[in-house]
Amino acid sequence: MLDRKRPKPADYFSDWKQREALAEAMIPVVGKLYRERNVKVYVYGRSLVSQSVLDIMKIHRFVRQVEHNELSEFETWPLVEALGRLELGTGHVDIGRLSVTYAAGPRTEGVSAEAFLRKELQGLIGSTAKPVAAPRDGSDRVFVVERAGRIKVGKKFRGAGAVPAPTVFLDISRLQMPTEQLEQGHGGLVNLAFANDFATSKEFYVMYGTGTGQPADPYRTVIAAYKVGPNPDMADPASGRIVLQIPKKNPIHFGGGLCMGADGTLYVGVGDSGMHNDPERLGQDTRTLEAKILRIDPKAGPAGQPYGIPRDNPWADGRGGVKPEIFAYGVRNPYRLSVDRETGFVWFGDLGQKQREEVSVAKRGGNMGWPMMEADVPLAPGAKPTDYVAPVFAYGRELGRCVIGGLVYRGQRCSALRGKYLFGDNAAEWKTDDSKTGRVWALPVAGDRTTGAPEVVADVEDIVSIDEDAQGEVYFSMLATGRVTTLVPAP
Ligand SMILES: [Ca+2]
Repeated sequence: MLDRKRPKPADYFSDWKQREALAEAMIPVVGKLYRERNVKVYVYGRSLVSQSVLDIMKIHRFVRQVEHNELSEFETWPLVEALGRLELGTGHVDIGRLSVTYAAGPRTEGVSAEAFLRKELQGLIGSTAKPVAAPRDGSDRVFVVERAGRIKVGKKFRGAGAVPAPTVFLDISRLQMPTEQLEQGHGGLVNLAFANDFATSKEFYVMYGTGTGQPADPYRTVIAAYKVGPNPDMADPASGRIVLQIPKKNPIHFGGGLCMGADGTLYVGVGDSGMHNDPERLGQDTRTLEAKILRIDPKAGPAGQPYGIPRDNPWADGRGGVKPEIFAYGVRNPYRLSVDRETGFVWFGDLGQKQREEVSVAKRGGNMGWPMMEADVPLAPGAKPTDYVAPVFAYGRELGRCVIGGLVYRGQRCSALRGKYLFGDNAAEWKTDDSKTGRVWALPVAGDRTTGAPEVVADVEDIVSIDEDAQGEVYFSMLATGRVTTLVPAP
């Protein structure tokens, strides 16, 4: 119990001096965690990295004003100190939120700061969990993609008992951009899709955003193919084959959608240049692969080509200079894409710029609107294209500001959600400029249309991905804690 909270000094002056000393002691620990482990320490969404003593104290005071709780350096310091002793993987740690839980909860009575953090940061210790994927090969494994460049393989949680620690399936961290750039929010290993014939071909596909912007190493979105080695739980890094590289003007909006269709074609969602209003109109320019939903045959193409063009692509013959890879155009940053296993519709979430978030079904050859439309709102009077495909569902700041596209639930476990499109918002219930939480909704749909209003499914802090396993059961990944949770029906 002793290390839960440092006792506060009795008088104001020594209270101030001691808090100042604690803030000063945090600086080297926070700096070291950031430099050596790529762990960023926050207090209620405000970063402590590279802050002065006075700023650290101001951040603590800000929390008191906003959250109306008595958080002080006396409470956060024991956890910061313990953090410095743990083996952590890349990620964000909100020491403010954690210290409130630690100081208040009866469950933490008698628990040391280190033991408390070990439990709370399970996912972060040696890992930053991101999208989940599972092959339909009967092996019943789940794979977790980490942005820094690793994929881990693990066993599913069966409702009871301990789950063995996941092991490294593929490590391509050396192909990713430097960690300082990753930390700024874009790029890195973002997705994984297994070939439909994975059981025999052993092939899978990864998507990452990389590059330093130097002429020899331009920013680019990469789709690469890898194969599993003799051990089914280990991919062969030497089997790597670049399938498709898309040059990006800026190191943002690399996209994040990668999904196999039932016919073995691969759908890829790629973002625009990230500039305000997409000034080059990349969304509407069908001679570029940026700001598009692409569809390719990822098996080697004709005459040594690394991929093929499906014959039924809308511009498969490339007439008029249109890129034959394009399936639909006019997207901003399609973050998470899924193919409904029952209907074949290609669902995605498209991040809004300032006003509206959207959930859409990509139409073959369809104009999804950007940058003439931000979801369902024209960016300028009369900008609405005549051939524009409207979103299935669009929402404004009343629900959130960072859509995370999900999937139509086809699992068995939660019958009330069957056939509904699950999607999230990473910044729903926005609190302050930096402090956020997240939420998941279920949208009733029939085919590619909505039949009702979205229903709240769960609050999922800092949600970053919604994925399914071979049985169609769903997984939520959280950015801040690096955790992955699954959905179980209410008792
Ligand atoms: Ca749109």
